[in-house]
Amino acid sequence: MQTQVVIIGGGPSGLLLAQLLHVQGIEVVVLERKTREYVLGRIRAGVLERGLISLLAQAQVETRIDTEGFRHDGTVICYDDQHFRINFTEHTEHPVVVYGQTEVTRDLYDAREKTGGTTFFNVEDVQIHNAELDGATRARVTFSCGGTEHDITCDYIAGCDGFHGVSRQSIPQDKRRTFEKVYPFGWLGILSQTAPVHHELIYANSPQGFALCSMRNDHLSRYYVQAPVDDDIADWSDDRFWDTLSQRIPPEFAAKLQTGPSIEKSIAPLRSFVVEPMQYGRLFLCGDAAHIVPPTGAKGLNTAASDVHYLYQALRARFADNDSRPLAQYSATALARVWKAERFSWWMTSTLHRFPQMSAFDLRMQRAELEFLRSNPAAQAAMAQNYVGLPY
Ligand code: RFL
Ligand code: PHB
Repeated sequence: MQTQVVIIGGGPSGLLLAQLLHVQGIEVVVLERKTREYVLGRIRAGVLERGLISLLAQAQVETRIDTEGFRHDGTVICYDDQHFRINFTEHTEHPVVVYGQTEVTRDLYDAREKTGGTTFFNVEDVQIHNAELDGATRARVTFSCGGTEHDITCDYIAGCDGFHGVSRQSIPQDKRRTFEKVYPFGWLGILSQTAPVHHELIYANSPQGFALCSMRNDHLSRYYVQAPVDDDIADWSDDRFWDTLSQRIPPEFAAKLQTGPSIEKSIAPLRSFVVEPMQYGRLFLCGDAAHIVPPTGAKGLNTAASDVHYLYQALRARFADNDSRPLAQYSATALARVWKAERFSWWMTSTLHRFPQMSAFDLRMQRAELEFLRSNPAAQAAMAQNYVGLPY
């Protein structure tokens, strides 16, 4: 089998890239390790930047964002039982949109099915060959699917297979460098069929730890609390979760909190991670395969989308204009924006969580940071610019 681009990973990065390339007439094959149902069952991001929404439009993906997404013009930040609002549209003229990653992925899969693009599900033993640039030899990807061995020759490979995928590991160790910070806590998240406590997101720094009130729609809420990453989820009854959350948000919000049975509950670790470069010969990494951010800034999916934007533009220049320069620049261009998202996510995480063994000085620093943000329009503008998404 032959194609122009093999995309490893059928998550949001891989599918978005596939549809953008398809619209340009570039031939693509997508390989996904799981089933479509499994991918759609993962509850993850909920806050979308305008860059991602505009990419979905360019990819001609019919989304329900216009009718089912919620425009948010600001967010609430709490500490020491006080709260203030960051107004996104006043500082940047741009809102964010609350629309679940699950829905984005469903829209992308529907579009891919309609266009009839080739997608292999349940693939195993994916291996990358000849990624290094050596003259005329084309790259190859081999894998097995349903007991049959497959071998695809291609011009380029997009590694969109997330943090645990094979693409990054296929780059020889002496050709890559990784930067990592693992945070000493996780996020316990639940989804519940209850009305959100507030019409905007609430980020709370409390003496008991961080909490976040988010949502998917008027009757579906998403809440998170900072928790030890190795806690057994069985020890977290719904009642314990609601009690913990209520204690971490200001009393006026806690009084309005609607509780109910959780329909999903899980603990996620928090990590900052970047690999450099994001390219090895004909292999280009995109999204979580190349970098991870702690979820506090809502940047993971959005940063994956900015990689897709740069890689799509570069592949289009290569195939339409025979210009390889943007491809050669891809890693440097993508990383410049990635590091800014890393900084913002690290800053949000550091400012809003309780770290083990924080000294009295550390606590005062955190409070001073939040006081400065509350009272300083320039600090609020910087926060808003980062939250709604830096320009591509
Ligand atoms: P994904 O979503 O991990 O998809 C990778 C896909 O590759 C497949 N795969 C393979 N396929 C073939 N062969 C192999 N060898 C393979 N190995 C893996 C996997 O099955 C999978 O389908 O990466 P992608 O596409 O780069 O997308 C990244 C986003 O999913 C991620 O950054 C966000 O979910 C992060 N995130 C958030 N991002 C935001 O922008 N805003 C948010 O509000 C937000 N909230 C979150 C989040 C992530 C969270 N968790 C659980 C990690 C909240 C949470 C709790
Ligand atoms: C979510 O709704 O899942 C969500 C929102 C904001 C974040 C992280 C996750 O910062």
